[in-house]
Amino acid sequence: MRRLRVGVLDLVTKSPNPSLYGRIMNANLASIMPQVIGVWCEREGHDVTLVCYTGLEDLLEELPKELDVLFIGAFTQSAQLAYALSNLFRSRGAVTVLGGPHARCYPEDACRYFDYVLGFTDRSVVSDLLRDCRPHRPLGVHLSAPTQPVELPTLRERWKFTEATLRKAPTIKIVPMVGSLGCPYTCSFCIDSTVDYQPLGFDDLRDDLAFLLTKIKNPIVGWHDPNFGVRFDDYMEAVEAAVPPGRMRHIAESSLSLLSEPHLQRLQKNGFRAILPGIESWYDLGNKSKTRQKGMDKVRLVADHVNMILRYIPYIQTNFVLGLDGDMGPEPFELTKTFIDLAPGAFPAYSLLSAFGRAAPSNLDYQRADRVLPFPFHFLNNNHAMNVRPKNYSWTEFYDGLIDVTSYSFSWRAIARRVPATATAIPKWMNFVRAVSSEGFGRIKYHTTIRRLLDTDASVRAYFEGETTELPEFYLNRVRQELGPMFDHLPAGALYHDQNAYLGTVIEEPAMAPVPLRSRRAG
Ligand code: B12
Ligand code: SF4
Repeated sequence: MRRLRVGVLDLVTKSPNPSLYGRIMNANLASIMPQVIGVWCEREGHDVTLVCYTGLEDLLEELPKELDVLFIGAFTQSAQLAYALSNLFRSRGAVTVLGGPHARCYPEDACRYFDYVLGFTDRSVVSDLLRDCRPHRPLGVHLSAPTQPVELPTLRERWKFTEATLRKAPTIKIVPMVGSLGCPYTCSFCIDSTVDYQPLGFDDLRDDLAFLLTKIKNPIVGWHDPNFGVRFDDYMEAVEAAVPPGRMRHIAESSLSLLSEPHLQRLQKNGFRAILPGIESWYDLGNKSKTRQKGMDKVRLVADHVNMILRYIPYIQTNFVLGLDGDMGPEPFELTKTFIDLAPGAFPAYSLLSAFGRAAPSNLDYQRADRVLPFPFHFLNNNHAMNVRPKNYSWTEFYDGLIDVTSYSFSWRAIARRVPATATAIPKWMNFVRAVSSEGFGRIKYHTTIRRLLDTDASVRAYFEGETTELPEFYLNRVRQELGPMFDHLPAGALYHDQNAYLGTVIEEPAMAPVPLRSRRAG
């Protein structure tokens, strides 16, 4: 086989000029799979250049001009940037491949702009593709392994890519690792609810942790497992076998139900410093926090649990989803404000209810009810647009509640109370920077602008109400400004997508098995 010049691009962000928090943290949010793709391509004998885009680089300078194949890993918020880059590199002769959350959620749309769109990706999908990587235009080919890969290259194998990415993190450096894929639970709003749980091998994990200690003095590991700690004892044994006490710190996403006091004691002993449980809502999705309580009872229970966690783990981010169907009236917002008072040490992260294409079975219900709005992908990051019309709120009521709870959470009073409620310096500093940067103050400003436009700009209101699909100037200008020179490379029509494409495929193909498949045209 010919030796190919392969580019791999990890789009951590969607535009240049990241916030203060972004400058410090973006390189720490890099994905594992682009590094994995880099290893697999090299194993096939090709030359690989991997670039992690954190918003500071000049993309066109960092990527070689002459490439045979360009792999791009993108979240949906980076889709328009990815489409523009694909267009540009195709015009220079490269074959382009998209993978990652956007490819899994919107394959029909992505096939319009890429030669290949990958769902589940294992080594054989990549080697087959490289063996015969012909362009596919105008419509790309959608390929997927039958299941998630049963093994991934170890950290040791992908180290040169990991290390190069971490060089971009100026202070805190978080090493991305994964020990399992899928989840045994079946929360219908989650992308992993239909993916079998599968650990990736605890021997490799042990070896990787030991390897990491030879590379970084006191490393911080960021676990990308969808639900860390399902096989809790196996994980802890792997850590305990490989890492002497006090030599490594860890960050993980885990559900509250896994964070019992005995588990917390062991996590503390093993250096777990930050944990990100999902609370989601006081009325909906109780299955995730494993409590049957609702309303104020749930607030008290969860606040007690969070305060208990803070006795063992110095940093906790509590994740909420706003606008769920179980929420109604001002009470859910008021309850969250009470939670902020009762658990002042938690950093609240708010997500606007979002239906990411095929991500979750519950998205079909929103599409059937015609509640999904066609906001350009660029805005779909849980914050810059809510693409599901709320069931029990008008838009103005919803935005009033959203601004109220965000302002309360990032008021100087709440910021000041958060500082003493955490025990150590880095959590105090992180909480402060996040609050005064794009996540706190930045969101208050952004949501306030949207709320104003709902009153003053008829095109915005009509778009939110689903009366028109013509994109309001406000959003068009923003995407143009944020993409900068890349906006000119955006193919015609690429700001628009069929928001009900998933429903269309289910009606036509009742059995949606994740088998190798050829994509059909997106609407
Ligand atoms: C860990 C995680 C994070 C971590 C790490 C992110 C990262 N860079 O990977 C952190 C906390 C930083 C994070 C942040 C965010 N996240 Co997140 N995150 C996850 C989570 C829980 C696991 C993803 C994971 O790594 N799985 C392990 C990998 C190996 O498996 P996989 O993702 O299934 O990937 C397979 C294929 O997609 C493919 N593949 C993946 N990447 C690539 C790349 C290439 C080039 C190729 C060819 C193939 C390929 O191969 C894999 C094996 O089959 C998922 C939910 C979930 N359960 O999947 C959400 C999820 C991916 N996150 C989501 C979102 C929205 C975000 C944020 C925008 C939230 C926010 N507002 O801040 C940010 C965006 C960060 C960014 N980099 O842009 C959404 C994405 C939806 C979408 N379509 O965009 C998800 C699906 C959760 C959800 N809401 O449903 N996240
Ligand atoms: S929300 Fe969490 S517990 Fe539920 S299926 Fe997804 S990863 Fe598993």
